[in-house]
Amino acid sequence: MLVSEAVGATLADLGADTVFGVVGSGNFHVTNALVARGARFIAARHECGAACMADGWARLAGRPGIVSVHQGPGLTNAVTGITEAAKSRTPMLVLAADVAAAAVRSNFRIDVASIAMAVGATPERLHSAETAVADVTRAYRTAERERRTVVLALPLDVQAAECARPVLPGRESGQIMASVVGATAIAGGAPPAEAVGALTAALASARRPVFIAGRGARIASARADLERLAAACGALLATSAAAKGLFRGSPWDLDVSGGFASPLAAELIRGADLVVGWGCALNMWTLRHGKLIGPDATVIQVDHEAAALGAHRPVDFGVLGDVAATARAAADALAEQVPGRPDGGRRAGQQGDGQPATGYRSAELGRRLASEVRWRDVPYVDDSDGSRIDPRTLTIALDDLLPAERLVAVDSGNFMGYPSMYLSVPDADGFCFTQAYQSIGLGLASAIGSAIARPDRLTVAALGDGGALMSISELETVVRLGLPMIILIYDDEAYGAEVHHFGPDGHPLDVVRFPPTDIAAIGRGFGCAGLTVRQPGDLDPVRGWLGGPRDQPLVIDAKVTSERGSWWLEEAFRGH
Ligand SMILES: Cc1ncc(C[n+]2csc(CCOP(=O)(O)OP(=O)(O)O)c2C)c(N)n1
Ligand SMILES: [Mg+2]
Repeated sequence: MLVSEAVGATLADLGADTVFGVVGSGNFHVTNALVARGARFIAARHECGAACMADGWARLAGRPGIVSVHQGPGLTNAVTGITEAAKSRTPMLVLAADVAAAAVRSNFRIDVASIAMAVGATPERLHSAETAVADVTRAYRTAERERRTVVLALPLDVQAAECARPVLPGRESGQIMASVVGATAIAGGAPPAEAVGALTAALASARRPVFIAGRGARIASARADLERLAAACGALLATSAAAKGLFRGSPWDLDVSGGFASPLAAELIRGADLVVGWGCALNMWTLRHGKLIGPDATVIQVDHEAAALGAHRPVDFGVLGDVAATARAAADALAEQVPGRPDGGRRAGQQGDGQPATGYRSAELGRRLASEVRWRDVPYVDDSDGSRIDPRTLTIALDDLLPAERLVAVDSGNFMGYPSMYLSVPDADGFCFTQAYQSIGLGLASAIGSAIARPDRLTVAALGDGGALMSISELETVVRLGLPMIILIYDDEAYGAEVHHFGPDGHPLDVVRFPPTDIAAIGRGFGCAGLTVRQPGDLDPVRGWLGGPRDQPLVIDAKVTSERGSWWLEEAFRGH
């Protein structure tokens, strides 16, 4: 058997059933080996698209995304998407064809390992025919177990060599494999009693606690455990943008903390006397450069990785442990505390003065949250003028039109607060936020990967005109796959983020402005349905599209008003 076939067969055995890529001679055989073993191959039109599709897919499928690229330019084209995945700790394996070690004069020669390392990915390599199966198994397991983006170099001479048919260790025995897989979860257990005690004491004495859950809480499926603990101490619930939707439906949900937060959410987080980050980096975006933390607030961080604790800001203390297990242990400890105990423990839900208390959860606040915490309930002056629609008006109208079972994937730019905060999502799997590298142009492809992972949901790719035109070739992929997607473009005919960054200081803006582009016509050219929206009534055909077979993707070119930067962008500039 050739090594290229053995690599495909091994990956298929490990569970790789969906592969994204652009095929050239160097990755042709390995890709076909995967297909021969039953994997679905999704051809992207650009390698960056392939990487972003695999990234979006992995975030929703919860398994390593697989990317297959040609040697040299195939990999360099994919680098921006690989960087986003690496910074997001997306489990992903890039099968990167490479020239033979001896081909020192090859046009395609690049230093694959250096490229991987330079962007925070983990370099791996097929070292020889003899070690190929072990090499690819190690690379896949690193991606899976350590949540790393791994770039596996596949030298052409090694791929073309003969090797023995692969036998995965433990493959014959489901039991062995199950225990190996289970070990990953067991490793992240509850922290020592001392740490749980300190956390519990802080929760028991807090009057206005707020939890901010991040990607780590989402990955740990910690919603129920965090809600139980929050109920026991009267905490309000917020998330980072990456975990948006985690607490959807809770009456104590503040939605996203940080620049995206609504005025009421920001007020309440700022008013907290205790903030606990759960699997959350507590970075400048989530805390508005620290301005969401009150001067006297205690900050605690719970994470299963030691390196995450205190990485972005000082914390009063960090707790090293699995997020869900820690929340369970703290809730159990709180439940055990009864009034009058010699150790001074107080029952959760009671303040030190003996008054019954609900932490932050008063009936009055409950009423305010129900009517004020969503951005769409915040009054605003509608900028629409008949030829351009206010992005808030546009997004609220779509929020009303679209089915609740939706998945929103957002590109980067000034516009991005509108779909992120005015389109509600049913849960954390309803949101794909590829902003770890702050690159524009990744949203369409990550939406495609998300849509493939969650065909039960209506996927909305929310893009700026700049990011859309940067990645427009993947519209062909959407059409070819027949994905029932809406591609919603906030079209201000500009790199709006730059316009609003530099405009107020009087700088010339011609370099970041563009003439009008008929993106709906471009969409139709690719085979999508295309709609231009200048006022709310122009959205009427969306109703018909939703009621139809949805077999033709819908491109909405919304010509949006752009007099001012969005609220979160103004806030971000102030922060700098
Ligand atoms: C790949 C890349 N190039 C350039 C930038 C700098 N940049 C940040 S936002 C932005 C404008 C994006 O324009 P658009 O997609 O139309 O969204 P808008 O800001 O207009 O809402 C640019 C160029 C970037 N973040 N990433
Ligand atoms: Mg724009």
